[in-house]
Amino acid sequence: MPQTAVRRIVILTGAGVSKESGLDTFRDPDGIWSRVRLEDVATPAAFERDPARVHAFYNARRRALLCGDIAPNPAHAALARLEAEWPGEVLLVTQNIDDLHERAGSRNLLHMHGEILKARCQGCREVTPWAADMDGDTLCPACGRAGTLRVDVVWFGEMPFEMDRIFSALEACDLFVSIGTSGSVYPAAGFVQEVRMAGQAHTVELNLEPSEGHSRFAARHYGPAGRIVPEFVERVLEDGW
Ligand code: BV8
Repeated sequence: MPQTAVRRIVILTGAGVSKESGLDTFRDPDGIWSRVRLEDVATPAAFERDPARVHAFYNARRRALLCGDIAPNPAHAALARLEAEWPGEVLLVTQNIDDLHERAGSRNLLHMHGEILKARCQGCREVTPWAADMDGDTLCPACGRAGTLRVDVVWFGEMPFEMDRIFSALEACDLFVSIGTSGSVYPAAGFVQEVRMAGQAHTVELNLEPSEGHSRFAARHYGPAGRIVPEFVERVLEDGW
């Protein structure tokens, strides 16, 4: 085992890590934003303007996630293996709102853009696990109000969750790996720059194709996550980096 016992790893994932599980990405030619404008379904103003449309958008994605033939792929499994077998801390920060990392066994995990399987009440602020459809008449299970529930995700213009914890981990890590993200949404797209400014970590991009921020990474490997992530994890566990 290489002398890397105390070295810390931060992983960032995006929609590309779930693509081979059958979930759509956003900016690929067949992605979600090719069918609907983010301004119409993923902003607070959109929810204010037409809550039924926003509920329907997330209800459809929630049903797709839970329909039975969506499962973690080898990339999710490899990241759970890395967390289990690496002698130091592995923090997985995902932009994804699905639960495939959890289902693959990852535990030290932060959903910086929230989770589609949770509902938040804008009345009492309670967050509740949520697998069903939701609409303007759905009652909050905590306070009983109707019309106050929203999906517990971060829309454009809203502050992502756990940013202080994320920035602390980025500054302290020895390896930062960005997987399956186009690098077009901030602040996540700026994480590699935060790591570089801290000055100590190695930075790696694993993606199907070069992201918008590809030139900021010290190392880059391209191909489907289901193949290149297990290969990468095997190398790190065997030889470090
Ligand atoms: C905020 C909601 C501030 C849930 C999402 C500069 C600094 C700070 C902010 C900004 C800034 N410039 C602009 C902004 C505003 C904005 C932003 O970034 N806009 C963009 C469009 C320019 N950012 C925000 O609004 C953020 N909030 O900054 O708040 C603030 C300050 C004070 C007070 C209040 C607020 C909030 C951003 C979060 C928005 N919510 N999702 C949902 O519906 O899912 S973002 C959405 O994009 C998803 O979360 C998604 O994960 C995320 C990023 O997309 P990717 O995951 O990268 O997916 P994408 O399709 O783009 O790429 C997929 C990649 O995978 C591709 O590269 C593809 O090649 C690859 N791939 C495909 N198949 C495979 C593969 N790779 C491997 N294997 C495969 N098989």
